[in-house]
Amino acid sequence: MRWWLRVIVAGAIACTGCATGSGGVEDAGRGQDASTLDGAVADAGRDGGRDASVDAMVIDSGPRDSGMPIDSGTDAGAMDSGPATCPPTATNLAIVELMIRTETGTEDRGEWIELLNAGDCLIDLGGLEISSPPATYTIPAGHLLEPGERFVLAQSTVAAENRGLVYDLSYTGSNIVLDNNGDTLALIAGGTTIDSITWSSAIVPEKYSFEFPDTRPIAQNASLGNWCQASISNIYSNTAGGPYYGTPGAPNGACP
Ligand SMILES: [Ca+2]
Ligand SMILES: [Ca+2]
Ligand SMILES: [Ca+2]
Repeated sequence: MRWWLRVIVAGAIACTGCATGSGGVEDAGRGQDASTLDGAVADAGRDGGRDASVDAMVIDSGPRDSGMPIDSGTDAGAMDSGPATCPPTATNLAIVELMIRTETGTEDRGEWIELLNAGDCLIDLGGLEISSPPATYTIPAGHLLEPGERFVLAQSTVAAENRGLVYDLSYTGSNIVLDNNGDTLALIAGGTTIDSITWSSAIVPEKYSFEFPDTRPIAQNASLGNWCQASISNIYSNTAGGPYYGTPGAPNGACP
């Protein structure tokens, strides 16, 4: 080949390569990216930037916003609702044990009262009135009693007076006294008397509680003939003047 022909051919090849690798191909590429590849495969440059931007916006405005009602609903439910409770009634709550006299005289501050939840739901004792003429004590809010559980109310908060009794709540200051020589004790819920026990004289020896047996339905507790004195095997305290017999907060068992 002559030298000038080589130059022409080489120039043509160089020119062809130059035309293919520059403006032609890239122009076509931009056109495709802008129209077809948006939202699909991430592209370099402007299109890649748009795709990332659009995707981020969709994610932000989706699940996070719709999730807010679920969060607020769950929080409100958990904070507002507590455990389901039942009010005290004649069929679910009863007086089942009484310590009427731990000592002689009228200054006995070792008296106590045991209540039993004989029903099948959680009882809210708040507002329940404990009444023994001429005094009444109202149980404050916040005292719940599980099915099958017992609640012990003490006359005194002072250990030397209540004989070291373990109790749930004290009615001290209410002036309730369980008269050794005859008295009445009643439970009043919402103005209705749901249980009442009346005794006419000292029914058990001093230092012994008076128990209604677990073997009988609570509907039979109004008859004192169904009760019995605490067993000598059940000592709940052996403080000064003791021992004292009964089962405060514990099952009563059967009468002999
Ligand atoms: Ca008494
Ligand atoms: Ca009384
Ligand atoms: Ca008991």
